[in-house]
Amino acid sequence: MDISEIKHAKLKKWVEETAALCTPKNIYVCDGSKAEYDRLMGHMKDIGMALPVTGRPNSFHFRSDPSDVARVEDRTYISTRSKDEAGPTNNWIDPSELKKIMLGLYKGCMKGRTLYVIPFSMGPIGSPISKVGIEISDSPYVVCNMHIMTRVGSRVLDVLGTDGEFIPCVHSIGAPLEEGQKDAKWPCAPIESKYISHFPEENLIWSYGSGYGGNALLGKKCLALRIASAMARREGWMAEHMLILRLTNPEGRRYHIAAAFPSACGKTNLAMLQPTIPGWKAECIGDDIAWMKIGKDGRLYAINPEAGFFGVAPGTSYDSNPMAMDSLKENVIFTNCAIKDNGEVWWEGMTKDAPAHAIDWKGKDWTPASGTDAAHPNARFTAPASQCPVISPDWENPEGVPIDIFIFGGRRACVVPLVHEATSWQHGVFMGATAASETTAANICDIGNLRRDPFAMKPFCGYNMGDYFKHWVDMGRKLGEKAPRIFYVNWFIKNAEGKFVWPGFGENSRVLKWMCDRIDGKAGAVETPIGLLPTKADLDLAGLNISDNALNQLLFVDQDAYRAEIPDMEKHFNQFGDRLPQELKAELEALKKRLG
Ligand code: SAT
Ligand code: MN
Repeated sequence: MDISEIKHAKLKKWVEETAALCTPKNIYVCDGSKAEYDRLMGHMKDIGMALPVTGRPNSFHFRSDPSDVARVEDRTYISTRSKDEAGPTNNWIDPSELKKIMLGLYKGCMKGRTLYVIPFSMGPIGSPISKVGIEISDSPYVVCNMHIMTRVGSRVLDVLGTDGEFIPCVHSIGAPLEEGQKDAKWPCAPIESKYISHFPEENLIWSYGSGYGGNALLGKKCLALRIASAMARREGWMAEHMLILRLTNPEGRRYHIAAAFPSACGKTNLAMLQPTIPGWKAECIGDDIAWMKIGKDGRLYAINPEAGFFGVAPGTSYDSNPMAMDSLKENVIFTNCAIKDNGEVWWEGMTKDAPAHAIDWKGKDWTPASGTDAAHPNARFTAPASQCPVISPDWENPEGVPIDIFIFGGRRACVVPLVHEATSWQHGVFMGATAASETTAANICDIGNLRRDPFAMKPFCGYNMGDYFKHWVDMGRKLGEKAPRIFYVNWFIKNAEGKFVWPGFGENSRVLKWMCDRIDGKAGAVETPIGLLPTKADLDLAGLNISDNALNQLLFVDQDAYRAEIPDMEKHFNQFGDRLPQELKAELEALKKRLG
């Protein structure tokens, strides 16, 4: 499509101004069609950037620059007028200063390249919970990924009409191409000139220098979490880093669960869980982000704003996540995996045996003796959610699904039991606000390795985290009796030999069943200083081979260890100063008292 076809005056003006600044060779407005995807992919194949993958129709592999392999948290900014508004967990630069720096970088940055205008909808097009974004990007790789991860195209422009609201997102890889200059396979800017900037007070995103994942696919973490979380607070809804899952019990009663975990805690695995308990069924609605609004009936309704999965490849296998593997049969973009001699993709953990030889993510010869990773640990697959065999028939329902249960969690080798339930919404908010995960396996149970990642939102909250806590407290007040129940899980307890005590994966359905039964008043619990725990008898363990010893460890509340963590919780809370809600201070004091 040509820019002259844009009917929305404000949008057209913004595209023209951006083009005048970035001076691209030409401008192209994306229509979202398959023909467009095929054309761009074909072009990237011709220039050697995209490699067709054997055995998976219409699938391609990309290798990024070794300096551009993941989100760059220390180059990510929440740029609000006052630093206090961004809060202690975000990087901050004054908006006028940051814009000055970035305008300098953007000047002429698309030279020799095409400026793509990508109209996209986060959420089903036209849903009352959805939002429209327009990403300007000079990367055809970004366009193709956005085709899968969001709903792209003319339909979005139709919804916008002549004056609809959109969130402008500017993206450049930051690699102008001079006349006659040979292009890099993965052009990008050096790390010190990468900027992933958010201006939540004006719903604006400016990204420069990276072509990878959340730095470049601006609908995902930038819009759907950082900008959306700030909008959600202003407008009274929630944008959360949560998977959405539907469980159906043998009687056909449905439960909807939204769960937040920091990275490397098995979020995508849980999202696609296959229950081991007979008669229970699970469907996936989303694996990363939930947008939630209070519905007419007073319950909290969630949609998945995304349309695809941008999942971590290493560790994904037919054992760990067969449903993810089955989502990858065709139409997939792989990034930074290894390529076997027959042209198939491979990554660590995909199969028991590694290939005898492969080309690694850097494009170099690799054998198991190389002593390096064949696939980058943050290698990714981009796949349409519709290809997941257990995607819920309601995953695109514009009304969303009513949430019954929130789960928080982290990776802890000890201290935190398998599961506990909050005694109230406020207590649940405290659990989310203090959620923590171990960062290294080096020294298990060493609390020095704990990273507090409240609500798994530390890198994604677009405003002061203290105010975010308060927003959670307030949402509970609004929801009252209809608020979801809150639980905390830890699948990662280890025994003295360093082995996982709980089998995890599909067996986690036993823990989820207890939660569902709690909602219905069908399962018991005992009160402990940290919350409500099941006894062995409360968990459905039929058919599971697990020792009494193991269960004792899984359901043990180590009061001394909890007490020892209080100073770290206090330190964590103190950073928010007077933005920390009184309610959470009160919860911490009450916990201290209960622990004695
Ligand atoms: O690169 S993304 O931000 O999309 C994924 C992640 O890092 O969680
Ligand atoms: Mn995520």
